[in-house]
This record gives sequence, C-alpha cells and structure tokens, in this order.
Amino acid sequence: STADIGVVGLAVMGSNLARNFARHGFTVAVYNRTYAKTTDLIDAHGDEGDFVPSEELKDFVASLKRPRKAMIMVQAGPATDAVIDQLAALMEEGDMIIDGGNAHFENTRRREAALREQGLHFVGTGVSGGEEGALLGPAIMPGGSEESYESLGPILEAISAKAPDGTPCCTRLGPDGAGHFVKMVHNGIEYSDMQLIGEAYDLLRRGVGIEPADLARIFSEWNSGDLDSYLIEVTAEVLGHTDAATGKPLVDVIVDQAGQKGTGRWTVQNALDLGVPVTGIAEATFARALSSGVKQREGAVDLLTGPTEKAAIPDGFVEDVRQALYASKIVAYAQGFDQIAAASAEYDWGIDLGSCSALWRAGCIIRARFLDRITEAWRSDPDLPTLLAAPEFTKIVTDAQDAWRRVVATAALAGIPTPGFSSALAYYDGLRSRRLPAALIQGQRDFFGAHTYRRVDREGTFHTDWSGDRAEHEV
Ligand code: NBP
Repeated sequence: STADIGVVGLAVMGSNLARNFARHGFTVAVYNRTYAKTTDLIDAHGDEGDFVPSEELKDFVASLKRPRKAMIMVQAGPATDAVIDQLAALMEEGDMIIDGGNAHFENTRRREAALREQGLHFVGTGVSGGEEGALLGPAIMPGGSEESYESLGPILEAISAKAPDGTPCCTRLGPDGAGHFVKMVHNGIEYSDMQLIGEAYDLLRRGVGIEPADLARIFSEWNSGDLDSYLIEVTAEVLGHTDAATGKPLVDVIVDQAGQKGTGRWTVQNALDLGVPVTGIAEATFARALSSGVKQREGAVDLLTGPTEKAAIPDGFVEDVRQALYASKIVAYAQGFDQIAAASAEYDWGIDLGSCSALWRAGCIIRARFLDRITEAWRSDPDLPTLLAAPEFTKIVTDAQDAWRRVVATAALAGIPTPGFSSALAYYDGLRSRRLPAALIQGQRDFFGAHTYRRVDREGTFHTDWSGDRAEHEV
C-alpha cells in the first residue's frame, strides 16, 4: 500500500482531480467501474505523477496507505450510495470516504451517520470550479470530523486554488453536511449572480440599444473595478463571441431557455424550510423556470402588450446599471450568508462565515474581488446581524440606492423584467423600514383564524373578539 489518496470515478471531474493530486506529488490510486476509463487516464497522463491503477475495487483499497482516503467522484444519488457500500465493505476503522460529488446535504448527513456507526469517517465535500478547476485548483468545501481533516486537510489544501494572498481555498467547514450545504448555497448565489448579470445585459441591450460587441467592452471595463469576478469575465467573453455559422453575435442564436441541474432549487427549498428570505436566489431560479416555460410564453407573447409610452432612459444609465448590479449582488450574498448561518445553528455545524467567504475567493465559479471585503467584514465582526450592516457594505448599498431605484423604475416603465434587481431593492427597503405591513397581516390572521398578535406597547399575546363585541383579550 503506497497511495496517499485514491479517486473512484474517472469521468471529467475525477480524472482531473486525480491528475491534480499526482501533479502535487501525491501517489494517487485510481479506479473506475468501467476499466477502460482508468487505462485511458494512465495512457494519456500517466507521466504526470505517481498513479496506482486498479481494475478491481479491492485492489484499489489495498493500494491505499492507512488511514485510507478514497474520494468518490461519481454521479450524485444512487451511484454514490452504491460506491460507498462497496468501499465501506472493504475498509477498516479510521478509514475515510470522501464524496466530492454534488450530493444533497441531507444525503451526506445520512451517509455520515451510517458510516460513523461502522467506525469510518465520511467527508462530504463541495468541489467548485468545473473541469478546469478540478485540474488546476478548485475551491474545496469539506464537511466531516476534525480527526479526518488532520490527515486529509493538507492533501486537499495542496491541490486547492489559492487566494490572492496565498491562502488555500479549502477549509473544514464543520461536521457531516456542512461542506455540501455551503457548496449548495454557493451554487444558489451563482444562480443569483448570473440572473443579475443577465438583467443588466437585457436593460442595456433592449432598453438602451447597445450591441453585444460594445456590451462586451462595458463588461470588461466593469471587470477591472468593484465588480471584478469570474462571472463578469465570462459574460464579456460570451457577448464578444461571433457565431461562425451566421456571423451574428452568438448570444443571438442561443435558445433563450435556461437549464438547471437542481442546486438552485435545493437552496430555495431549504431556505423555505429554514424561513430565510433568499429572494435573490429564488427569483433567479424562478426566472430560469419562466424562460423554460414554453407553453406559457408562447401562449402569452402575442397577447400581452408592453408599455404604451416609450420609457425615457436617464442620462448615465450604464453607470446606474453597474451600481444596481453591485448593490443587488451584495444583497444576494447577504441572503446566502444568512441561510448558511441559519443552517449552521439548526444543525449545530459551527460554520465560520469568514472562512466560508475566504475560500470562495479563488477556484470557484463565484470567485470575485469583493469576497476579500466580505471576508474582512465577517472577520472583524462575526456577529453582524446582516452583511449589509458591515460599515463598508452599508455605505456601498446606500450610495447606490438612487441609481438602483432609477434602474428598477426605468425597467418597469420600459417593460423589461428585472426580478433580481427589483427583489433585491425590495429586500433593502424591507430591512430599512421601521414599520412593515406585517402588522396588518397579523390583524388579518387574528380576524379569520384567531392567530393572535403582540402589541408594540405591552408584553403579552392578544386576540380581538372580531365576531363578537370586538373587545381585546390577553391570551
Ligand atoms: P458524472 O456525474 O457524469 O458521473 C460519471 C461517473 O460515475 C463515471 O465514472 C461512472 O462510471 C460513474 N458511475 C455511475 Br454514472 N454509476 C456508477 C455506479 N453505480 N458505480 C460506480 N460508478 C458509477 O461525472 P462528472 O461530471 O465527472 O461528475 C462527478 C461528480 O462531480 C458528480 O457528482 C457531479 O455532480 C460533481 N461535480 C461536477 C462538476 C462539473 O463541472 N462537471 C463540478 C462539481 C461537481 P462508468 O465510467 O463506469 O460509467
């Protein structure tokens, strides 16, 4: 047994991770159900480092140094359960199974509990950065026991992306489902970010009439300032690309129906359970659903008319949109962090939000310059009631609010949907309102359901006898 770590599942992600381990000087055992993938990997990249290929899983397990570390990179769901069962049967107390697939955190909790019974460590690990990240340095979000991280952590940290200050983008986030939970919310924020960028594009294209090639330049320019991020960079690339077949901007020949693989939906479903308003992620997920709702779109497109008057575009609108984008993005992150904090309390994970934002600074899809500032905000005050209460972020959203309002108002007048910008602004206004109409809702609830209410001027719970003499009783 010579291998420091092993990888089971050698499709794109698994083979790139295995190469990344090997390139960092680790001896890596490799196994794939279909052996041809293993030999393909060795034939193509065997010279990049020390690989120990096995055709049989028992030989793979035998090739691992103890405590054994086997990282699974197979399809999430039943395939992952099948591989875990096979591995667990061959492993011994103290060994570790690491799941780097996109598992739902509840499955990770279930698997961890079952394997703990058998004396095995199960480390549910979020891996972000796609194929390229897996090879060159992903952001890694492990959840599992402290004991397992002692020997596993240094290996994962070595192959992870490094933040601009050199810190590895890999930190143990907490026990059992903590890592996969943080990866899920990362993906939710990614949905939200992409939707906001899409709205900015739509406003500048349809509202102002700027062509994609010029928009590519605007996004590139934005990418050199506060908005500097991988997703803005990608946006400029896509907008600047011309379709070879038609000579048109590629964005004009792509069908406008957004796909999804489920992590945005999971994030929103969980947020509903926890009662955390992640309106940015929810609107982004629903906007994808609306785009793919062909029946409704085709049934309505010729019937529902737009504004009767052409909306005036305010001077300086491009800068307004940039500010609205930045402010809305900050709201989306603030909401995502609220969800992580709520889940951490619910499941007793002890997730440190500063470590979480720090490890998103490189390697992952939502990497962005402003994550440095978010990290600083959580580090200087881990008890912030909301990210928006960090002095720097309070200032950014407050300074942006006039532009933000002009953008949302102009969008409404122009008939261009901006559910991301609008809901983010509504959230901002909700938080800053001293009185919300929730008072009336409590009155309504008490009226039809005797659900009771509390008063602003006295302790206690009250009910008004609405159907009788309308006297108030303390209950
Ligand atoms: P896939 O998700 O396409 O899975 C293919 C792999 O699963 C192959 O190695 C296949 O073996 C193996 N497999 C299956 Br399917 N059923 C199996 C079973 N019952 N027993 C053993 N092996 C089985 O691979 P991927 O795109 O590399 O992704 C791997 C994981 O990483 C997924 O959970 C994915 O969600 C996650 N992830 C992907 C990305 C990305 O950008 N693609 C990013 C982050 C995370 P075979 O060769 O014998 O069929």
